Amino acid sequence: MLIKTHSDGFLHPASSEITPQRVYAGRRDMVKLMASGVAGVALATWAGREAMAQGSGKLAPLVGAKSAVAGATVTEKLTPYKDATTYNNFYEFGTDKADPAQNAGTLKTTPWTVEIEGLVKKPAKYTLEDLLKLAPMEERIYRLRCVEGWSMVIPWVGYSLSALIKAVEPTSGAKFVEFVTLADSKTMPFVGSRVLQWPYVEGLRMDEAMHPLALLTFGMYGEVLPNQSGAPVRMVLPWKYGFKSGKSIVKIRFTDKQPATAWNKAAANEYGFYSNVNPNVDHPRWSQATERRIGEDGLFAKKRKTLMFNGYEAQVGQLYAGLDLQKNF
Ligand SMILES: Nc1nc2c(c(=O)[nH]1)N[C@H]1C(S)=C(S)[C@@H](COP(=O)(O)O)O[C@H]1N2
Ligand SMILES: [Mo]
Repeated sequence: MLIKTHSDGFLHPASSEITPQRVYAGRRDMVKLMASGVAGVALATWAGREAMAQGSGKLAPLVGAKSAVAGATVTEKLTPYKDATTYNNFYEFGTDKADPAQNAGTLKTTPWTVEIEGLVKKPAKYTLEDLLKLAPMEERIYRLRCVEGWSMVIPWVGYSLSALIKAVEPTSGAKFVEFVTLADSKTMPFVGSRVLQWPYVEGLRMDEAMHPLALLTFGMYGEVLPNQSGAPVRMVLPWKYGFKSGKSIVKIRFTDKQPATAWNKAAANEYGFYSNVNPNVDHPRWSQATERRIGEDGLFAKKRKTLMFNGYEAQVGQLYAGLDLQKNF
């Protein structure tokens, strides 16, 4: 594991505070670390290198070793960093795609704690620093597909959520995991608006949450997450529509009942609990058969066929054997 933060800790400074020297120093440290051959450092995989080049250079580096989890690395072209961090859904900061990048500067990510509660033997309040140390960081190159019909390919940094779940020891009664995200009307201008009920909540069945591809995510493109991408900690579930991947998580609750999720509460006929990427089940208002890849969507760019489970069927299909995916959308 290697987590390199600047001496001022896990901060997301405004770009105006960043001197070129400091950016340069960060990069130089990284190069030194890579050259030193420290075990676990992502030894400059092509993705790692390209990712570093694409990063903002303004955030603290967060490097993960290449993941050995099956399916953790797709080889499609990465979405440019700029596109991935300026075309976002984070309704707490507004409903336009450009709003989160513009408005999320107010999000305060230090100090940060994630409370673990409910049906676990070891309920706990984890500081972000504790979470960062819980398991080795890995780089995973996942597709993320939004139910709206667009997708991206992003090098995320984090570790399997299962590491945290094992640490808190759920009781045998725990059947679901609920993710509660920050709802702070002082720093999030749209919390209080009526687009959704706040806080934004998502949920998984326990076996989905334990799947190694379910990523507790702290970084992307070799840096800590920028605020608009769900800093300081979010989920990324590559086989499910993006909205299952809650951003800026403050609470993880283990329950015996299927959690009521934010999008399901907002429109139950459109957004079910499972929300697996499934080209065969249309959204009530549009087809899900194809998608456009953000960053390569010129006027004449061809749409891609959406793949079952977003291309992760070999890894996760078994979780849903016997489940009617038309009904359980
Ligand atoms: N807290 C919170 N998490 C959220 C959302 C949100 O509005 N609030 N939007 C979801 C949706 S619809 C998508 S598609 C993804 C988008 O993640 P990205 O902006 O990093 O691509 O975040 C998900 N997580
Ligand atoms: Mo989405």
